[in-house]
Amino acid sequence: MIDITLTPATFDVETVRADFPILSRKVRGRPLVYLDSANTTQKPEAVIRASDRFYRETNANIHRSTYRLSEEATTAYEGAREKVRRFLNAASTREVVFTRGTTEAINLLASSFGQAFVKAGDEVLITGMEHHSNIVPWQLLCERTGARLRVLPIDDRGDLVLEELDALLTERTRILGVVHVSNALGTVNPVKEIVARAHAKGVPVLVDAAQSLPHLGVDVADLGCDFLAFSGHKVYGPTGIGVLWGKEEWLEKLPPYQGGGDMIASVSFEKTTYAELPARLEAGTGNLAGGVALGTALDYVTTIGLARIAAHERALLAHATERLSEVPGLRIVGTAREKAGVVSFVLDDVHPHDVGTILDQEGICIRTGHHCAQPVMARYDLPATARASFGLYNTLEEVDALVDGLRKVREVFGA
Ligand code: C6P
Repeated sequence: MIDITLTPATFDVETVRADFPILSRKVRGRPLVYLDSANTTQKPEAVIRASDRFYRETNANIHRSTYRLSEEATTAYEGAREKVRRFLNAASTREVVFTRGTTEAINLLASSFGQAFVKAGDEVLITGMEHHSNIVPWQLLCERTGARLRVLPIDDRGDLVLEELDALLTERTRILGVVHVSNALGTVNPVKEIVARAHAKGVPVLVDAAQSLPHLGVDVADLGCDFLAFSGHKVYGPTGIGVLWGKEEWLEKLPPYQGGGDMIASVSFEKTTYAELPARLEAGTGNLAGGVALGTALDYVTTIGLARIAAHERALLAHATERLSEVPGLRIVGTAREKAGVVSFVLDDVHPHDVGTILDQEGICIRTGHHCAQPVMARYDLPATARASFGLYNTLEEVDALVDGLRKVREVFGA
């Protein structure tokens, strides 16, 4: 049963906003202006209700029991897996592995893929604009195995230096990890082209879709990638649930990540055999209500329409880029050829944390800091930036409120 409260023919942001209970609250006596959706998105009523209803009406452990309630819980959770499959345009639900989020998905892959395919002298290629969760798991793997981490650089605007890609894809490269949309710069990377070039050298590709899937959508068949990771909480779903998608022929070759319940076929002290995919890669009880509510979140986004969402967020980005450029002393960090709804900036020599603190007095939420992408900050010789990021519920007026808030920041600092 899907609880969709909205089926608009056209995109009406006020109708969308009415679906998000939190957006009607005040912060510090002012209307909440939430510009931190790259960090986590707010949740629509339908998602909140799906989680609530699971616990009220369906809660039981899945796959393990013969009674009716457990069957219903299993059907709901596996139904959510099918929704993920459809959303990604994947071939089979066997390819959809539930995890806690993008971070766990990449750790799973680095661990299992690494165990099967990476040894001393091999290379793992990533890019200079990865989030820490697509750096550190590979670094750990390299430390364990004696493999080498190599990095495709970024240019001054925030585009990948693709001219260097072919040279970095060597006969030693075992896998390439690339972020689809940078959380720190907003860059949309040409993932399809990157995948084609990696495949030409026989290298499989992991796409970190944490920031792209909620805003642009992803089609794994079209992208041609081998693995893809995303987080439920960035696509208007709950925290603690995410997905590693992988082509079945690859997942079949991966050893289990963790051992425990539900991932086995048989266990004895002499020998354990493993369950079929995807259970083999999902040890223990997962986030059942989270999975079900993630399915509802994907329904919600699909009902509104990814094309409409992307168009709305493009308009927000264009407006923000124009209006922020008018603020004296403000410099946007990340001016790539193609961007999604993220604007990083620095303002005079005011520390970004001070910018964030003063904006908070106005009820405006932005993220400040290194955005878990310290190598990106290092690339531009910055300790931190301020970052506004957009979701489907943001308005042009909220962008204007940000600009007014930034003028206040300048006043406070005597500019
Ligand atoms: N970025 C941000 O404010 P988790 O924490 O597992 O849900 O997602 C990790 C992650 C992986 N890749 C990218 C591109 C991301 O942006 C993130 C999370 C948040 O930018 C929190 S650091």
